[in-house]
Amino acid sequence: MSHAASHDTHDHHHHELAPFWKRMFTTSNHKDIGSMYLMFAFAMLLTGGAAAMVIRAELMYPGLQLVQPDFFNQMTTVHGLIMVFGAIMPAFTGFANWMVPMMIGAPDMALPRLNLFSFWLLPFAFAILIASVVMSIMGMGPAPNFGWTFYAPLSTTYGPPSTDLFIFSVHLMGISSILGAINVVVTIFNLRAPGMTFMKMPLFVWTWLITAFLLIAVMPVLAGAVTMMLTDRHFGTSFFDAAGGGDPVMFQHIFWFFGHPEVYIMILPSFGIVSAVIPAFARKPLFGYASMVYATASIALLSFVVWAHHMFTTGLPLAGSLFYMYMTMLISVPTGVKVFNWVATMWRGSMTFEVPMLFAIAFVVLFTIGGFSGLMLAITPADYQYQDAYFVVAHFHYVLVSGALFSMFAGAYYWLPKWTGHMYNDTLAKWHFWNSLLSVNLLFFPMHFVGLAGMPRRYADYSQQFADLNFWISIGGFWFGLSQLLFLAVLLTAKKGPKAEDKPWEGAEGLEWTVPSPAPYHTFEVPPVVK
Ligand code: CU1
Repeated sequence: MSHAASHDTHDHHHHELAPFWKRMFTTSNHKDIGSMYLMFAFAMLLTGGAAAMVIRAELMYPGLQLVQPDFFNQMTTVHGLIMVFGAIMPAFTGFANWMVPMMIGAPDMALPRLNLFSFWLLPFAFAILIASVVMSIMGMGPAPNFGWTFYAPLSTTYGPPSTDLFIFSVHLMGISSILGAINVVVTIFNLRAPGMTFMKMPLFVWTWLITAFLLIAVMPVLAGAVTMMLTDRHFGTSFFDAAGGGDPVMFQHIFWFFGHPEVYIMILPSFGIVSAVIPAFARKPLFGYASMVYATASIALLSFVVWAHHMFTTGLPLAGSLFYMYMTMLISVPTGVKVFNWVATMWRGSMTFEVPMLFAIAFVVLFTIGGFSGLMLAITPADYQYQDAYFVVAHFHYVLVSGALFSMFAGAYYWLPKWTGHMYNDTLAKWHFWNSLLSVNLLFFPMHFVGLAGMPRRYADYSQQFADLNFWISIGGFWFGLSQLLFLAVLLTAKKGPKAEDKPWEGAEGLEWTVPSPAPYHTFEVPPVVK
């Protein structure tokens, strides 16, 4: 009998499941926890989005109309922190929880209880961070106001009291990420089904494995940075204080040693998702599988030796500047390999344009725009002009919004039938795609021009000559924000559609569509009984 032998000792899978809100506290099933990560991330996307709406409302016209400059700084800070640590990273962990076990033929994540613990650190971490904003609105002193990069001495000597809440919050986020990453590594190393060798693993599994190693390498560096901040603030050290023999530029080195690999943490899983979606809707296997694996690994390795491209204007020696410039440019080679492979996968395929494919194609085009502006930023002398201007803001939003976020929409629309057992409302989904596509470009493309013309980032006000473009950027911002409510509508109605077939896309769906997917059995409502 082919009944899953490991479950025979207890009969949990015959139990009626408790409602999801109850299960959230006791489950250790990867699907439940995946859903929890994804829902949490979406809530944070809307929260960080609300901060972005305040920013765009203030910048719609020159002059101050809505908020004071200090509150504006708090908005840019929490917008960045919430989107990076609360929305994008947890969303990818949600995708990993759902898909990695199914893609490698594992019954669950290797460390299921640790998995639940990793998740539950996040609501506390963000409650602490968001509490500082609520306290700021109530007149109890500013929330963190030093930008998501929290450079010393803004965050040390001049950081408001809420900086300590921020430090504690970052520690919790870091623990959650490290534990989650360890879980992914252990799962992939130990729970692959027989025959699932490394070079047969779906690209999403590969990209997440490499991402997990990046997380394990750099999240402790972030923890070190905020701990040094803490001791500088309260225990008399002067790591980042020149008056005591320290160096504020040292803070930037430490921060970006974490921060540059971090941007790959936020994009490598996207490559994996897109590498699953494009073959399915082009009805062809992925072109250049092995080169995709090696390209991902090359990008990850190079990501450790480019950090000072964020610091060209701090007075690096010429040889250093050239090293970081060339290393950064080198990353465009493996990235170009990937874009070539996605296009080659589509080449002469029997393509259809369902919503997951639309988001995936938009990803390839718009992420590439973000890649090219990154290449422009890597040019040391040119960077002197771009540094801290809106061009940088345009660049990383192309990478993270029309890149990372769009890939997650592609993945969500692709796998929703697997996750919910139902087809979503396709009309709503198409509206979501086209509104997002048009608005995201209205929002971020003109930022290149105001940036090249010299408009600095993180300011609440600007000169009259930037007024026209900023008005339209803000219109694009509100439009993009409202468009995401269409995605909320898709999610709320996701189980109302017709039942999904086993392979709803009639294409080259991967292994995850064919493995059996039993109902969650790993819950602690009934303690496991070993006979
Ligand atoms: Cu970087």
